[in-house]
Amino acid sequence: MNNQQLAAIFNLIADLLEIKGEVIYVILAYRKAAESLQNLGREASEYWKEGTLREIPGVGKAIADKIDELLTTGSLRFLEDLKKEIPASLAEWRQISGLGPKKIALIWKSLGITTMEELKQAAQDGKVAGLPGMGEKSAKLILDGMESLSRRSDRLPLWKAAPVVEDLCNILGSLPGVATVSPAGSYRRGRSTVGDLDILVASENPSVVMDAFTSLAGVSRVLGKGATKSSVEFSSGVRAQVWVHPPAKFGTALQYATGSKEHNVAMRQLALSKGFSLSEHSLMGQDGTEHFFATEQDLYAALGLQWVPPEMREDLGEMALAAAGKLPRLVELADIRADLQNHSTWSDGEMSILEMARAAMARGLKVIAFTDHSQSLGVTGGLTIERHAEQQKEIEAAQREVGDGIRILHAAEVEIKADGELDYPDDFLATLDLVLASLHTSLRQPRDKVTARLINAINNPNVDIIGHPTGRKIPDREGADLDMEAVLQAAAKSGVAMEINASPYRLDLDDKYARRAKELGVKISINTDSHSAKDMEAMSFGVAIAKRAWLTPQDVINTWSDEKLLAWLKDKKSAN
Ligand code: DGT
Ligand code: CA
Ligand code: ZN
Repeated sequence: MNNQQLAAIFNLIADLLEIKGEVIYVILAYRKAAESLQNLGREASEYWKEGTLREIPGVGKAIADKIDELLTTGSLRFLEDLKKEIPASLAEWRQISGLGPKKIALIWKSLGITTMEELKQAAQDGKVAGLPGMGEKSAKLILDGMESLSRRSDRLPLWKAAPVVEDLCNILGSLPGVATVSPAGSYRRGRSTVGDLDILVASENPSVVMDAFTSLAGVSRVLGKGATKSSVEFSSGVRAQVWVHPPAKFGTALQYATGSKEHNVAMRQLALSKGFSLSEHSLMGQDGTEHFFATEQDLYAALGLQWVPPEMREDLGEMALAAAGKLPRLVELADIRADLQNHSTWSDGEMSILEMARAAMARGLKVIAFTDHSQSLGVTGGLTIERHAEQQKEIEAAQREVGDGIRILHAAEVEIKADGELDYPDDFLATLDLVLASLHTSLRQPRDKVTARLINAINNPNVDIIGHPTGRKIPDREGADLDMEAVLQAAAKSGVAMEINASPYRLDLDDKYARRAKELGVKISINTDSHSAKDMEAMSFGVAIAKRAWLTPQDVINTWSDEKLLAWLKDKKSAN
């Protein structure tokens, strides 16, 4: 029994105990143990053999005894008894957003139903609405939650995929005989979620790579092992596939393994039209001569194409542009000189203004804006106007400290309240260097209402940027039900920039809306929403989304010179 399986059992116990109405600290203890097991670098069974289970964070005597019983007997008496009291299928209902443990218990006890299908039926035919304290609205919420659950796929969020890719590339890259390693597939194309990971290795000695890869610690299942291609599943559930090709053929193979399938089909068709057949290995002429390519650039050039950035390879018009030599000059990480959403210890950040500014400087940034939360967002320690006056002093002191190394802007992430009003009065907003307005609460309002709320903020001349417009969190929280077309049209009219929030938990706007924003002439701001220095790494994820949206440096205000950015911020205000 591995860590993931143990974690799943403790999460199940926590779910059932919640429905039973157990006290919260008992539930939290199981959740904490599950979380800790999921993130543990070693198998719990190894601790068990050593007799050191209690060294695992979050594992006390009660949990250690249960792990011991599970590893010894393969089952757990406590859980079996609990399941007799609370049907285990109810735990699945916990995944439905809008349905808490109290309501689950109420529905189960009053209607005597235990499965998803029965729940759906009962919500549809009014039985749920008829229960005390429920009503039509609750029933609809449950149906919506079930619908969203069924849409949710098991694709990997980037925050989960990125560290695995990094580890794999490091490990494979240090094997003997390995010349180059590159991520491929949807990960290389910058998608915000990935199905499985694809990694390409250049080596003359594939068996070394295949053996090492399939026997890595953490591999729970080898899905396939071939001479030059293998795939595995890790105990975390992540699946990865590694392909090995000799360095002389690396370009052809990397192009193939990067995809997308649609782009590859278009490539093969183009090759055919020029009398070649294109494969994973080579470009073959009609007389059977094979051409090998060490780099992708050479392959694209052989077909008369500009090299297409991976983020554009979706067969959405890039082939024609590449053939005409007219690919846009996409924004690059190196173009980014400003990060315009950051949090400090003044609200819910972990580092001081000076520490954050220095970290941003070390990354080569020239401008950093502090957008601590506004007063109504109490849980984050949102700032009152009085506290802003104090923060201003600290910003001035930090600015003196860093000199002209980086420009520090005094900004705010101002809450767009449930009624659409902003959380500070206009005369105060007008005094800030930059105003970013965001939704964090009442995200489930009806479409008309939540859209009007955002547009109200967009139309306020003090607002410069709309932060993480939909409010989504990957993978669990869907964004608000916005009429995005109306929102983007309003932004185009008022001149407000829309954010691509680069946090791998958000990536909001996504590429499709960012692309539409560009079509409408809306400016984009890519920001990390950092709460500590390490979060600043996320900028590359945001840039990948921007590249998928075909954005150029002109489209992205974070690439602009100080003069241009400050003039833009000022112009917006003088429209007041
Ligand atoms: P994913 O994993 O669902 O996020 O998406 P991808 O794009 O990574 O696709 P995946 O993992 O199925 O395959 C990796 C690459 O292999 C894909 O991007 C292109 C290439 N490939 C896979 N199947 C085919 C195919 O049937 N035809 C062609 N031309 N290429 C393929
Ligand atoms: Ca893939
Ligand atoms: Zn926010």
